[in-house]
Amino acid sequence: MSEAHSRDAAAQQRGALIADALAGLSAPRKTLPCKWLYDAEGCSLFEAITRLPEYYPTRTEVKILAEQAPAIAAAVGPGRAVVEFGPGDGAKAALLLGGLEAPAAYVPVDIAPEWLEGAANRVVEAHPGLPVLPVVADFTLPFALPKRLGTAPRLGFFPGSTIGNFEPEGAIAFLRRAHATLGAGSRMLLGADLVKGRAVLEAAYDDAAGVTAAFDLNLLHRLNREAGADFDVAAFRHRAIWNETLERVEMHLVAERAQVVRLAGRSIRFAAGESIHTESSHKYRPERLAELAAAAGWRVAQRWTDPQALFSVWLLEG
Ligand code: AVI
Repeated sequence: MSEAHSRDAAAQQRGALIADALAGLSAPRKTLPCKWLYDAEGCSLFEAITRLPEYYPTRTEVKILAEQAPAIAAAVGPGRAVVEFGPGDGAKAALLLGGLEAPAAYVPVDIAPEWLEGAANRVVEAHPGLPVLPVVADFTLPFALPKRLGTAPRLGFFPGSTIGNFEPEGAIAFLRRAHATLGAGSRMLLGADLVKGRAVLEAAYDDAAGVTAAFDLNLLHRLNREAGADFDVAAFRHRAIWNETLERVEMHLVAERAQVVRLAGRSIRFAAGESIHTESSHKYRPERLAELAAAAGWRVAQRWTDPQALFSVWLLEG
């Protein structure tokens, strides 16, 4: 990307952040889209979250992928091109590819070229000789797969229960679009976190070391840095709440006192105790996830869980 090009992209991104912040913070129930949590600082705090003792999803999913590797490989079949939606550091893909029989290629898809590079390098190092074909794209929108994949059958890979950060309609829309992108006869390996007790869930999203609180509050720092806002970040507190009705953990930033914040020439008023809803992380009962998949045109082929039924990995067929 040229320098002028990346300046344009940064300006566009800043415009979108300001527009989303003004819309979300003017709503009767204040909200900010969770995608803005992931700037460079947010990504490195999220990496730290995945290593926390309270945050069971990452280590549980990795254990399932490692222990069930032969069963997963047998169910997936040989010769598939693996298309990963949002590859993070590429560690889970490297693990998966190590177990599969003769994978045809690895295609990491992400909107941020700098993150793609890290994932691609990790897989190249672990699997020399495997074609690695990164695609810079917002995977929540339609995008084209590299022509070089030819007619190789495809396996979509969407680990981490990132599906849970969509609202249910958004999750169906994503799965339907992924199906269209991957094509007929494709498969999808999907990680999905399971419904469990409140204490475990709330601790996973509000750890004792305060890393998740820092991750959430970084959103206000980001608005100060990039949108010229004047949030007094110390006047907000992170809260994680298990919403039993909607079966999701919600992250909120709660104003500790009444205050007025300036953002892009507008004044935003907060009452004491008023919150900004910054993220939802839906948890699933198996029958609910199967319903979502079916609504998007996928059939459930297999499901693997850990012995405590904390997390699940699904193989879908399209
Ligand atoms: C990225 N996503 C699957 C994480 C989750 O568990 O919903 C994001 C996260 N937010 C706080 N902790 C982790």
